[in-house]
Amino acid sequence: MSDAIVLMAYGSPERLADVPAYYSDIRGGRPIAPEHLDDLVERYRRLGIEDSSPLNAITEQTRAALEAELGLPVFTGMKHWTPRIAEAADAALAAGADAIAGLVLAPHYSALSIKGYREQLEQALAGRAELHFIDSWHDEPGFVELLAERIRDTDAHVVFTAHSLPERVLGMGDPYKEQLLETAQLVASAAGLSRGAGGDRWSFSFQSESPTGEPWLGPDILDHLGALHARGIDDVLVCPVGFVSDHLEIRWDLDVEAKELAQELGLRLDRIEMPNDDPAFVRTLAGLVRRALAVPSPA
Ligand code: FEC
Repeated sequence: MSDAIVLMAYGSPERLADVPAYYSDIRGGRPIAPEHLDDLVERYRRLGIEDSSPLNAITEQTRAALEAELGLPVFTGMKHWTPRIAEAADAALAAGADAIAGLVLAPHYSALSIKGYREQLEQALAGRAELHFIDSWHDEPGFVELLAERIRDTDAHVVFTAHSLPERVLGMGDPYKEQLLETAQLVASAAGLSRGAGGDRWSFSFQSESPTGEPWLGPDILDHLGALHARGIDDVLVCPVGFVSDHLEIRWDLDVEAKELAQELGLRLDRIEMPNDDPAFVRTLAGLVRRALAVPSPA
């Protein structure tokens, strides 16, 4: 059998002029209020993607590092931008692959997120190769340890975060929220945060909710920071568990929006470095892929 990997990510516009088409892809053709589009363009402008995106570059670095680690071809496929998941599938098939591992750079399963990646890949492959799709890896020990390492020595209150989703997922029996809380619990335990008196060493909040007009899962980090402040907490370390790279949701929602609010409240707010293409993280991804493809690990 000839193996390949399709490494999937959310995708990001390459330049400012791409933002309307990108947003329309996310909305799946549903209408977009002009003020929401203007707001999104402004966020990307302030992140400095006037001519090219540093965000897609991170996915490429991760892809290249994973390919080197595995010694197998890895193709990037974006859910909402190019190269599309279908293009990655075609490239893997053109390279002669008959067994393909599908890995998403997002650890937690939801019918409103990972399922969409899976459907795009299945449709593109149309049975032309064996697909080994990894649905979730929220409790993968290497991932848990990587995050634990980044919060272990802090004295701050740790807030674990992840992208919010419309509240209706709860009624769908979706495992998303449960998996997120499990990751947070595992990382806190591995970092030794659960031990000791007080029980106020960490908490969980959502972030990045969209203006879609329906209720989203909460608490939102901005409200949560206010609540922590009211409880007398003045030093917070944010540990995103639902994302793995520096993208808009990290560099805007946390580094700009949450930071500005923290300043107003008089709270100290830091966040951990994202895994990006950290070698330990890439080794963890490689382990997931080897298990999915039943490829032996190197001695
Ligand atoms: O850096 C970048 O350019 C892209 C950052 C980015 C990531 C990301 C991850 C997730 N999203 C998830 C769910 C939703 C749902 C909607 C939604 C909307 C947006 C918009 C932008 C955006 N998301 Fe995102 N998401 C990123 C960016 N997301 C931009 C649209 C404008 C806005 O909200 O400001 C609502 C769709 C709708 O309108 O119907 C739902 C989930 C993840 C984490 C899993 C994953 O990475 O796939 C879940 C990164």
